[in-house]
Amino acid sequence: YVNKDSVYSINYLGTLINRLQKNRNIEALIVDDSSMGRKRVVNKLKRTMLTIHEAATAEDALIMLKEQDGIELVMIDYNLPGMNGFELCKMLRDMPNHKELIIIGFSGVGDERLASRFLKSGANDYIPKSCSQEELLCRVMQNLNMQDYIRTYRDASNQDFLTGLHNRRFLMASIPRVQANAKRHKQDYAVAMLDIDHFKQINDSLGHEAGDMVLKSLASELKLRLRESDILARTGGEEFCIVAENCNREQAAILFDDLRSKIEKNIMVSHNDTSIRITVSIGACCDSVLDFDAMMLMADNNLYKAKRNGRNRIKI
Ligand code: GH3
Ligand code: MG
Ligand code: MG
Ligand code: MG
Repeated sequence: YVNKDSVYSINYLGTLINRLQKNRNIEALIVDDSSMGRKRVVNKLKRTMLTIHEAATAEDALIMLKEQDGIELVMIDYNLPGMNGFELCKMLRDMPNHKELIIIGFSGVGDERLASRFLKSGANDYIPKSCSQEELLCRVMQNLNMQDYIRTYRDASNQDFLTGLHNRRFLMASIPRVQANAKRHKQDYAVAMLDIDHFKQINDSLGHEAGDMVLKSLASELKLRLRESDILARTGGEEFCIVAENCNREQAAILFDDLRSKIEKNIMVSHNDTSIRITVSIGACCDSVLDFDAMMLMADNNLYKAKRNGRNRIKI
């Protein structure tokens, strides 16, 4: 007897999961000492395009997770030789680099306490091995969906909506790592505050929309010119902060003056046949041990001096 609704539903769920995959290839890991057990799960997932890895022990699973850092979903059998499913689950949950891992416990033993024990160990979900393909797909789907929502909102909370650059919140959250690196390697890092000169005039003469276009264009220009490891954030209306690691005062002076001069030369935006050009003023400072608030304050004071000295210049 084939239930047509259920076949339809399974195909549909498979399609949904594949659609979720569109922008990234989702990798899953099945941890079960029985090869039959692994095969059964793999078969149930076959209408999805998940890339599936297999491990027979907790120890193998840990190695695989280290080697394949793209794995987002782990299904863990309770009964494993050596470290059991709960222990593996707990261990993964406590690892800072696996905070977002989706863990689904599963077991063939019909003990109803297994579900709560898995959940208490940090699993996102639990499935008995006897569950239908439809239930498995539903749960995988829901967990992936939830992860997607979390990512979307987390990324949004770190992003400046207008320019897509990082925001102040992201910047501040990144600073402890930057400072630790600077102290450990005894290397200076640079903090720069960049502010558009007479930006109000652009808004006043050409409109707020043109002003927004300038901000976006400046953001891409800055991103293009900076290193991948530099932190670039829009911290205020027309104010940007750059943090460059492993950068001394001389290097910073060259870097920021280069930025300033490139911005001066480029046309930012063409708006209703008007070519909009801008200049920026930059205040910066470099150190390896000063706390970040003090660095920001110094950079800000230098920005103020750059403005007072005539704008379109850097002060470090
Ligand atoms: P200065 O050279 O002294 O920095 O002069 P300024 O005109 O750039 O500085 P001021 O601080 O007086 O004005 C900043 C302007 O930036 C005021 C505000 O209208 C504009 N602004 C702030 N945020 C935005 C935004 O998101 N979009 C647009 N279009 N304008 C913004
Ligand atoms: Mg200003
Ligand atoms: Mg300004
Ligand atoms: Mg300003």
